[in-house]
Amino acid sequence: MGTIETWMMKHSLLFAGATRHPFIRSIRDGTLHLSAFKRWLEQDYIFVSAFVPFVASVLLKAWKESDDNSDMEIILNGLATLEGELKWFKNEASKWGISLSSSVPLKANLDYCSFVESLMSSDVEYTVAITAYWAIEAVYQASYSHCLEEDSNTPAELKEACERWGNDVFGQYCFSLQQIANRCLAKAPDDLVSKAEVVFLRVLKHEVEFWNMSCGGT
Ligand code: HMH
Repeated sequence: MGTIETWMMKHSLLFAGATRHPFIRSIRDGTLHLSAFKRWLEQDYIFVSAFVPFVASVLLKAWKESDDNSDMEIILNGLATLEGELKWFKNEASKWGISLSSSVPLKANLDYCSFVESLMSSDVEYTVAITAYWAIEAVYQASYSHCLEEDSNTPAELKEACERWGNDVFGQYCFSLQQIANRCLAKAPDDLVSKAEVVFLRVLKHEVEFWNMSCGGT
């Protein structure tokens, strides 16, 4: 069992808090207010705009620090996917009548974007950065795939969003990030493993606050 699997058992309640949040549960049971979905959409476009340079920074670290050439290809693939994702946000926003150019980030989003930006620093080790990358993607994958399960009642107009992150190919992608992170963590000294664990937990906290914000809370 890898470090990530150990953490997932140790912090299963916190992981569930981020992936079974009322925002996700209400998409799944068809009771989400569309205003909340629109707020999420508008805010997540801003988040993804900051996430792109973060993934680029992970790519740079893989090139400098990784002992496995295939890491770079996997990360590059993720980075390339984000181009389509930004386009998807723009297209989805126009369907919902939202103007992305005039949107401003709310507090929880600003906090999450600053956290992500802090991880772009060259002082942050590849092991920590790849763990954060995995965690950020894994929360969305686990959350949105939950909305696509057989017994879900997800409204048709939200299915496309759920499929972006809930599809099996993305699930496989997250698993490949998990394997990279596990390999790095297996070789890392204890203090670095602890640092990565703290970053994992901070991602979970930011994700919960991001859902809260989307629901209309703070
Ligand atoms: C807030 N977390 C947030 N937005 C996203 N788009 C992802 C994770 C996954 O890409």
